[in-house]
Amino acid sequence: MSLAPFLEGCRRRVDDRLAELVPPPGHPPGVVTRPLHFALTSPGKRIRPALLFAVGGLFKAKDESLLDTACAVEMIHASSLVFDDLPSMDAADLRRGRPTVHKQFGEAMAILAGLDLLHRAFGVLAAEASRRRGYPLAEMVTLLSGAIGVSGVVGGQAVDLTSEPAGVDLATLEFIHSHKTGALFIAAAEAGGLLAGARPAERTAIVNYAKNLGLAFQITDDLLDAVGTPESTGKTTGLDRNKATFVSFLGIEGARRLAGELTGFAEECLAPFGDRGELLVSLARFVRDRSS
Ligand code: GRG
Repeated sequence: MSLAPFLEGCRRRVDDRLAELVPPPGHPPGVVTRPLHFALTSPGKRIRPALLFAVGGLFKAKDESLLDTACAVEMIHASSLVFDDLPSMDAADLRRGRPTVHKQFGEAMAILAGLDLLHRAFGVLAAEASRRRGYPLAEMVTLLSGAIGVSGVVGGQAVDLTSEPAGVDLATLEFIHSHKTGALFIAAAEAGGLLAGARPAERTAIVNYAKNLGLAFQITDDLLDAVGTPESTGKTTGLDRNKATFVSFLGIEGARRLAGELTGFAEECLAPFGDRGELLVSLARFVRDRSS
C-alpha cells in the first residue's frame, strides 16, 4: 500500500475510535470534559499510531488488534502536548491550528485534562486486555510507562527546560531529543512489534529504525520552527529562537542533511525485512520531507 492512503486510513480509524474513548464534550463536569475532548480530537497527524500500525502490519497483525493500543499512545502524546504548551514550559499559544488548551480553557483545566488523558491511556490498555485473551498487558504498561518517565519523555523535557543554551553540546541535544520525542516513537514501534509477536531480533531492528526516525522527526520539527509559519504548521513558530536546537548548531542546510542521514540509517535498519519494509521506508521519507 502506498503511504498517503495508509496514513489517511490510520488517521480516520484513530480519530473515530478516540472520539468513542472520551466522554462527549457536554458530559459533566463540562469544565474539564470540554478541554479533554478538545485536546484529544483536534486535528493531529496521528503519526505515532501510524507507526504502530505499520510495524504491526509488517508482522501481519490485524488492524483491529492494534487500534486501541494505538489510541492509548496518541492519548499519551496528546497529554504531552497539553503540558508542553503550558506557560511554565513552552508557553505556546497555537497548536494544530487552534488556541492551545490552556489559552482556551485556563491553565488549571488544561493540567486536569492532561492528567485525565495520561491515565485514560492506561485504562484503555486494561480494557483491551480484559477483552482480548493473551493481550500482553504487563509488558505494554512497562513499555509505555518507561517511555513516559524520567528515562524517557519526562527526562528529556526536564533537561531541555533546565539547560542554558550556551551550555548545550551536540551530545546533550541528542539526549534531549531522543528522550523527549524519540522515546514515544520507539515505544509506539515496539508496541506494534509486541502485539504482532515479532521475534527479539526483529524487535531490535524495529527499535533501531524508530530511534533514527524519532530523532529525524525532532530535527524536522526544529526546521519547521525555524522556517515554517503558524499558517503552514498550525502551531506557534520561533519558540526555539533562544534555545539550542539542531538548527542553531548546524544551520538550516546542516539540519536538513542530518535529518536525511538519519532517515537513511532508519531505512538501513529495515534491510532484514526486504520488500515487506516498504511502508516503513516511505514513512521515514515522509518524516524527512514533511512540511507540517
Ligand atoms: C505526559 C508524556 C508526558 C510528558 C510530560 C510536557 C512533557 C513532559 C514533554 C514534552 C514532550 C513533547 C511535546 C515533545 C515534542 C514532540 C513533538 C515533536 C511534538 C509534535 O508532534 P506532532 O508533529 O504533532 O506529531 P501533532 O499535532 O501532529 O500530533
